Amino acid sequence: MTKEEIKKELRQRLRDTYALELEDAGPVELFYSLGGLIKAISNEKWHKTWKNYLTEEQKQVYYFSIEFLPGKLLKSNLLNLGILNEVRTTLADIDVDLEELAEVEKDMALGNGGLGRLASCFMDSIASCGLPGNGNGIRYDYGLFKQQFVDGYQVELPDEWLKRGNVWEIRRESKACDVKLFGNVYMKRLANGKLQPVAENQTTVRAVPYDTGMIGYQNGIVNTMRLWSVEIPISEEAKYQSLDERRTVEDLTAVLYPDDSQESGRLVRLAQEYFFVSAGIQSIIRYYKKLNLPWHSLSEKIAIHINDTHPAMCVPELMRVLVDENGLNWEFAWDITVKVLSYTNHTIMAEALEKWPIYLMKIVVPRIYQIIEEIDRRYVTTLQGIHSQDLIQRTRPLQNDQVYMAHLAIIGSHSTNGVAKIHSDLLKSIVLHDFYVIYPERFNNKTNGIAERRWLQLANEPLANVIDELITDSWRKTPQDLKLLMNYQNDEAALTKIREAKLVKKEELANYILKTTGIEVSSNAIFDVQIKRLHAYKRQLMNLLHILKLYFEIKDNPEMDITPRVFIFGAKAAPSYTYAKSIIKAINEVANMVNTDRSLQDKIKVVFLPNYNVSLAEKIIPAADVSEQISLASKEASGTSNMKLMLNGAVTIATLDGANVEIRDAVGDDNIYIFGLTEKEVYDYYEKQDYSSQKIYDEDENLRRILDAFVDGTIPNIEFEGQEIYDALLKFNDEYFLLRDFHDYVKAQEQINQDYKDSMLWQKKSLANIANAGNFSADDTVKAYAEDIWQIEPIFAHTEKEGTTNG
Ligand code: GPU
Repeated sequence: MTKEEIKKELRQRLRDTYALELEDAGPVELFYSLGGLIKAISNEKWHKTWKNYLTEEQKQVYYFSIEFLPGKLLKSNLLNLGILNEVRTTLADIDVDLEELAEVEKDMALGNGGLGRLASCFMDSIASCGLPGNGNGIRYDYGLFKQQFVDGYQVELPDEWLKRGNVWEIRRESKACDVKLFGNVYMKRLANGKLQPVAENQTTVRAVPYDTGMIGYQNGIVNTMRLWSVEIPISEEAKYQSLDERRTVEDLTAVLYPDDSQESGRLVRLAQEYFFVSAGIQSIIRYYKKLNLPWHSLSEKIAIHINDTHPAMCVPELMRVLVDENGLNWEFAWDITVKVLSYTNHTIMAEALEKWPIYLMKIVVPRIYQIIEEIDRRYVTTLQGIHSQDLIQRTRPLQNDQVYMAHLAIIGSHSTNGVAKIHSDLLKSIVLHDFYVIYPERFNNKTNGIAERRWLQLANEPLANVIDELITDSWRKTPQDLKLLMNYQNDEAALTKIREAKLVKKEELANYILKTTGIEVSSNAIFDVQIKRLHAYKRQLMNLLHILKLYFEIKDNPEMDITPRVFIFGAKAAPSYTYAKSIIKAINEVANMVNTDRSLQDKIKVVFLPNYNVSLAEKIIPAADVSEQISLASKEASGTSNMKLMLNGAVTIATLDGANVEIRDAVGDDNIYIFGLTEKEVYDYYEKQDYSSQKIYDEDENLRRILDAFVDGTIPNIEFEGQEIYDALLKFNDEYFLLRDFHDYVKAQEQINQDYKDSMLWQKKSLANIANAGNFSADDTVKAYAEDIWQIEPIFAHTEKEGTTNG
């Protein structure tokens, strides 16, 4: 598109929708008009893509996820359509800053953290690799809460992201499905002797899909992310006499549960899970039936992926649709179901492994529960004589009056994968070992990845431009080409350019920090970043203990030689997670204490930026020097911020946990700071049960002073929270071994303090991280899923070439 064409289109849209001339429009009108223009361009490609899938009858994957976290889409869509530069300069001609328009868009925050963001990186990569794949999820009216700090406490405000409407979505009323919940089901014997389920008193709700185009990177492909919203069916209107009664139905897709790696156990959550599973499965089968193929071909046309256990009811729901609604016999339907489904596990943390009480299942999804009972019964019978009674009992879906959702997902699918090598190995050797004995061929690893388009091309243009200069722009299509940067390891001019690009982003972040918190930070300081959900196992508290250590050292010795450091945090805590909230309060109080103490001479600063989300991540990550990946070994399944930070030249300080292990392997020991217990040592402690945090405390004077600061008034205003933290570390024996790893962590931090002073040494490390981040491209990850698990192929037959590569 030429500049003139873009202007003409915008003019027309502004007139038609707002009765405004281009020159008189504000950012909001311009944003919506530009969004409309983008949609018009992509809709044509969307339609073509869809027609193409249909005529080619290509096998497609449906990625079922209760969370998607796309963030903002304006710039991403422009980049992927190949018109980012044209639009930017056209707007500049009329004195409009594209960045200002982009700020108008609300983050689409229909997820909590890593799991939802991974789903969105996958959507970008699936389209960009030309793979036929679609998302299936929930269109929550309210996304993840907005976080504010009041007196250092987290306060949660509703996220009204739909208030001004969502430009990207298309409501497809004609594709709505009915979903049935509650009621009673009994089996009736038919004349032919067969049993048939009969349902009474069910509640029927309408699932209305809202589709968003997932635009591939300059390849003409547009896939679909389908999010379902609940409505009361017109035929049922009369049943709901009061607003209150209507609300119970409408509540179904009202809010995202704000729990990360923790189950909520609430009835509405169970209903949400069934709602999007049932609507998704029904719409897939409706599509398949249009193809007029025999049932045994279903697995040749359709793959369905279960992203964590939240969509695990795909197993019984697909069985229900095949058996109850389409008359297939159980064995045949089961064979199809297992072939179609696959499952990813994202955690080993027991509290995140979903188990639903049977009584709740019977209430909310009575027919689904019956089918699970039958799956359980047949599972036990089939394995008789092949495996031990004990093993069979331990792996059943039904135990202790609960439905074990992971068991259901593993038994009902042909593939179970973890999200990093160490995590997948732990699944096989410990967490899911019993299943590995039964189904060894089902287990595999797919290390997570990230969409470098968003996390480098869009978020960090200064760095992206330097990389273009050094190695040409082929990395924009092929992230693996970043490896070419390794040729510049000893090139001072190149290293300096990269450092200068970092400085630009640090200055931007420093300005943002000043504007939003009033805290002044210097871009010459080390920007040390920990951004992720607040969880005890992620050990933000250990980071804080280190800050306190430095604080005391500088207080004792004001002339101490230390590279100035800004510790930057971004983290939301689940509203019900009191311990995590206490840590937030403690960090904020320490921040206040440190930042207002003039005697520290700005040697350290602590900044806790509120409302960490995708957009804030895009500001913080490009400015980071140090990436904190310090979870207790074995606990972080993979991590993905670790990959985003390395891609932007941050050097990692890490335990050997999750994907950190593979990052270490990729960059080499010289370009990462590894410390702490290994996963094996952690498990040894569990076995021997001989860990004593009290002992470490008693023997370490410095640590004593740090911990005492939480309860002796040194850190102000944390009477309750300080005691809770102190008790967790001492009285309750420090579940995540912070005190055990602290010493080693401090040593690694001291090394960073030293190394950073030698700017070329540091830049070399930084370069090695950027150069090797191509190993963690989500493009490669989804290609591996496509080949090994989904058996789908890219389609480029009808694509057109467009735009310039750097958009
Ligand atoms: N993860 Br389970 C979440 O973000 N939420 C969850 O409910 C569960 C896992 C994360 C893992 O903690 C993180 O290590 C991983 O990188 C991410 O999923 C994506 O796999």
